[in-house]
Amino acid sequence: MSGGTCILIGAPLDCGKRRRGCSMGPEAYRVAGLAETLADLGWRVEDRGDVPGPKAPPPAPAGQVHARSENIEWTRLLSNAARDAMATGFPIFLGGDHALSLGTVAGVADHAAAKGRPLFVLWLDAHPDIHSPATSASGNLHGTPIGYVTGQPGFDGFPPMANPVPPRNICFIGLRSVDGPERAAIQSAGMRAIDMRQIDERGIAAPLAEFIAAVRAANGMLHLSLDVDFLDPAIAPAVGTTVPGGATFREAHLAMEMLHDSGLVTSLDLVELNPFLDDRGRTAALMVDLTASLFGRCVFDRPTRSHS
Ligand code: 6HN
Ligand code: MN
Ligand code: MN
Ligand code: MN
Repeated sequence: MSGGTCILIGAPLDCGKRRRGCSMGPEAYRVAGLAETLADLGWRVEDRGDVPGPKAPPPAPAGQVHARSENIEWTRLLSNAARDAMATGFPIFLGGDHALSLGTVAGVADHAAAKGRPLFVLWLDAHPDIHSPATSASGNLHGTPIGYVTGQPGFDGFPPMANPVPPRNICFIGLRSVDGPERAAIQSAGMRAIDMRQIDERGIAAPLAEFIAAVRAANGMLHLSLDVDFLDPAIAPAVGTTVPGGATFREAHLAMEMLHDSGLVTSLDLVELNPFLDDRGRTAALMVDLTASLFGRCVFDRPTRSHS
């Protein structure tokens, strides 16, 4: 994974939850120098601008699903954008909140199916986001993308998931806020779920290496969804759903470096950055630096595939 074409796609979706600000995410990544950083690493960069989707409506009453129709429209738009971009390069979706992944993963899954390859998803997040609109207590659809892409029922009005991702092809790393119905769904499907305690005990490298090995053994494509709240709030304050005890600076970079070495990642979501909550741009800058590690920035070159 080096020297190809990265396609930047702004996804200023801000309707997957009630607290606004993620609509400013794509511009923050541009200001933080994402395109220039990738170009310096030898990538050709094509910025397709922002997908023009619907704006976030006023908050729905508590207990109701917020902005269902806007999210349906975004899912359509982004799955099309993802399918198009996968045909020509490595798409990087600049969020936008995590509801954008209903669309991006759906489009990427269609591409993988057309290539006859299994799709794997790595979800770096404090939360598993595996609700359906029926199980979500908040009614916030950014808590539902894994439910949708695995083909769970309850997504009335959304485009049917043509190529659902098998739950066993999904790996969560960084979990520390899991709702009751989410825990039940993860356990009944036997999903790979690495919580912060496991990272404390084993480090991040061992469980990640196991997942990378599984993707390689299946000749899979790998979609990475990176939620700002995967990171510890002390280093990444610009997110509406901070949870203490997140990944450290080095844990996060090591994950990106190992994923780079694997050569398996074929698409990326950068989600939940809320620049309104940032501290002099440092969360945006950290997300750009992590992306740089994923795209090959390192101190010394290592032989490819050294980790599995
Ligand atoms: N995210 N489980 C909570 C909910 O509202 O369903 C939090 C969701 C967080 C969403 O991290 O993208
Ligand atoms: Mn998330
Ligand atoms: Mn999260
Ligand atoms: Mn919840």
